[in-house]
Amino acid sequence: MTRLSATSLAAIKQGVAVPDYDRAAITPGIVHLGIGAFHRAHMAVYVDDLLKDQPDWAIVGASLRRPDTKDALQPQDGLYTIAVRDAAGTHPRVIGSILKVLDANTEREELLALMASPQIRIVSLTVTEKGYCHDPATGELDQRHPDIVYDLANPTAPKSAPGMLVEALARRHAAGITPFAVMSCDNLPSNGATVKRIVSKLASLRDAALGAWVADKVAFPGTMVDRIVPSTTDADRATVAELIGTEDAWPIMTEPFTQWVIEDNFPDGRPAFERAGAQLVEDVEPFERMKLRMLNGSHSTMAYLGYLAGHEYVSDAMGDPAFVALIHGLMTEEVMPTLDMPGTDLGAYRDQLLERFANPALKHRTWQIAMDGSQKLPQRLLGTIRDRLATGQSIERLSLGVAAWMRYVMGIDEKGENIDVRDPLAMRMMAISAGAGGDPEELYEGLVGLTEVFGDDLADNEVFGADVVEHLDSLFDVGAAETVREIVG
Ligand code: CS2
Repeated sequence: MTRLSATSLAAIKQGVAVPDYDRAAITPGIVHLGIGAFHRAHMAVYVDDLLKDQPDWAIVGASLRRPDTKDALQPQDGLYTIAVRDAAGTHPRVIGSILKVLDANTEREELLALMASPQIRIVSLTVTEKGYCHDPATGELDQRHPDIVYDLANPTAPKSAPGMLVEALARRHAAGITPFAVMSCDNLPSNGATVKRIVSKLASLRDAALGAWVADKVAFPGTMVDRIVPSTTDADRATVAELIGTEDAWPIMTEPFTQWVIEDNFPDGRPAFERAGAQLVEDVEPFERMKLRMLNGSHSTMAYLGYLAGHEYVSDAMGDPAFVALIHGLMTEEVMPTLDMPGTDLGAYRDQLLERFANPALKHRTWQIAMDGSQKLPQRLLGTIRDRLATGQSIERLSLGVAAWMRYVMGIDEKGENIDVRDPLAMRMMAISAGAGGDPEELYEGLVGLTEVFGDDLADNEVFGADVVEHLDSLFDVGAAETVREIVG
């Protein structure tokens, strides 16, 4: 079968949407760091919608860690398919907004030179939570992070995302070129302000004047991003090939729903994102908080409990009425009262989330969501927990999510099989659980001592400790499925 590419585009099956602009006429305005599946299902699609009228905003992507996206997309001239799935079927569309992909490890100089050139007005990022080299509990740069230590020693050939941003900004500063806007599209709390703090700090460690310029002159618009994007499988590749009539090495499977709320802070201009359906607002934080606590808090809770209960996919967990009741209760009773969203129908938002989680066509692995929990828990569950503890309100379901994470990161499932725990703190967490020897109280004490996750306060909170340990007892005694059943009564 022919491979998808600029030349084979004309031969694609009838009815499949393809770029509605001349790809030879588009030029880059955006560099995107972390060109993974999420970006390709989200921002790249909004940009694809706009290029016909705004051809100078195409994207050059960069992979910071693995060159696999470049390897897949280069022979395809950057083209790839998104396949939107629901119970009614799978709807393919070919996206053309990514002009090319650079591998930051082998093409670092080309990437930095492009980032430093005036045609680039936005550098956006999806490098996941851990890509910011920060302390998740405080949101501050982790100055002992090996990549940060490396970047401070090698500032002109950096490895980390913050290091790349600082070097490119330093070059612009030196050349008198206006800075690009830095737009994080990761699920961090206050992602604009957080990334501003991290990047200005790193810049100031390198040179105080540069740090002051970054803090003063660079815009860091905050965003709330939302679209569920499971990892692509070989079966997905076969489905897409069948649907479009050509072979695509890396199609992206996703859901119909998509949302993007952006703080309108782009001094050097931006594409008319609103014409593609994004909401441009003055303050994005309430939207971020709502999404992180409602969607991602539920997701992580379902991921750990679901995995332990033997559910491979989120939609499988949603097939168990006890899980649905738990997540409904978590959102309604424990999360929604912490949100201040005048003008938003939170009940409708919750119901829509439950429907999205249940999408049977979206094969979203609990294991995928379970990854990097140490980086995710603070903004997904612990912030909500702090707000509720401060006002003396129950954290029964929220603390079950935390207990399930503690049980999961032990690395052994309910059948005694190993769990492939992927997390930057995995080694430390395994050592802690080995030391606890299966004792719930000791496991809790060891893990709550990870201050980069729990801060300095939660370890001393008796209600928190008692609730988590009680759930851990139950997870050890009767397992996750039964614990969920008991809690929903
Ligand atoms: C998920 C998110 O993997 C995860 O941790 O919770 O990727 C989630 O699917 C997205 O944030 C949805 O917008």
